[in-house]
Amino acid sequence: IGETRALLTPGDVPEYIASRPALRGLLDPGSITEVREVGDGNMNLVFAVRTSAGSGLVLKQSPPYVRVDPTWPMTADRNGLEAAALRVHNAVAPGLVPAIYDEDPGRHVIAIEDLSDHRVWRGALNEGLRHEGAAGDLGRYVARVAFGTSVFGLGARAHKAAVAAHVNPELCEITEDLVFTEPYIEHEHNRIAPENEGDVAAYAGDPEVRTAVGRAKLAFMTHAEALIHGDLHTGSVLVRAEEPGLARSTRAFDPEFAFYGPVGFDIGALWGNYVLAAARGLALGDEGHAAWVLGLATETWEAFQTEFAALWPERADPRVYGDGVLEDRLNAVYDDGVAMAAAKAARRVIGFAGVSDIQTLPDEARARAVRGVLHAARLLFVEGAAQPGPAALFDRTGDVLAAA
Ligand code: SR1
Ligand code: MG
Repeated sequence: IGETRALLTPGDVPEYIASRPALRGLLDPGSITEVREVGDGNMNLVFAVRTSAGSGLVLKQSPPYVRVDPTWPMTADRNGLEAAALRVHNAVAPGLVPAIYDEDPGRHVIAIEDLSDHRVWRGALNEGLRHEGAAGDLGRYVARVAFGTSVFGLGARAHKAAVAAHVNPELCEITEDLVFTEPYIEHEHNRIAPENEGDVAAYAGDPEVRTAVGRAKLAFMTHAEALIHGDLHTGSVLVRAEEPGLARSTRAFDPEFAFYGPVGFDIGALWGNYVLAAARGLALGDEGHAAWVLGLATETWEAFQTEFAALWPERADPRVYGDGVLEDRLNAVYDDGVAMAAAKAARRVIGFAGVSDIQTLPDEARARAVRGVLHAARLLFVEGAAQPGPAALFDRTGDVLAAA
């Protein structure tokens, strides 16, 4: 109850900022002209603050429950874990994540950079917009984190200390349940339209799919490779297109699910969400947009691979980690990424947390898109790793989506 009472409202925000030394030095609380609650994710409260001088910042507060289901208790300490991950990601991937200004462990609030000249990528994709370069920026972001927070970037002792410091069991449990388990069983969280019941039963009952999802879950739970974002869907990405006098910008935000996990989980989250965006495009008859979105999978992968390989000469112990290990690493991330893409796409059309790409489609188009996503997820899980590279794989994925 105490924690709930401490939740901010827009009216409290100027006084709150005035009470925080790190923030009142950044903007004058007396000049605040607008505070809006803009949280549209499942978990937290988010306040966008603007001043008459044109400056701003964002406050993000974690209640001790899930925002969209207040009967679901959830540790508010996720806020501090997000702050810790954001600081690390700022250090290893500067310019690709929001700056962090303040952290208030007492009220579970962080203050981050105002990026109101950006927009959430999922919304832009839903409108058929093309933010060229964003997919490559994200591949570079994943690579910089994958290298800089790994054994290769940190060395043995610092890596072990970091694994311990970023343990995030409650949020990992959400992923373990919502991504890797609930879509494959009967569960009250699942949201399946009657017209897709047969599609879901065929997908979730397929023995090859079940083995593949079990294998992916085990990798998620046991491969402490790097301090991954942990929830890198297109709603966790802000984009700004290049304009005269303004550079393109891409930022991965909201890393509250960060923990030491498999790098392929972040790659797969992006790929799985490209599949969802393509399914939407095809369901609306926009084949050009679907093909463009599926091409992003290769852009992300090539940028990841190039950046990771460029960092490789800085590896901690070249006596042992030769180029053969680099090749193994890239292959392992690729294979994990393909399986994680399947799991991440399928959960969005079966389980608790749906996405606007699919949910805002008209009924008939939605049923077709859901069917397509499940066929695509099966392809990725069962045949994906055997395809010769992302271009061929996501071409075939497009064929399967289109045939649904
Ligand atoms: C309780 S809903 C949790 C989901 O929302 C987040 O964005 C994650 O994707 C998570 O699985
Ligand atoms: Mg989120």
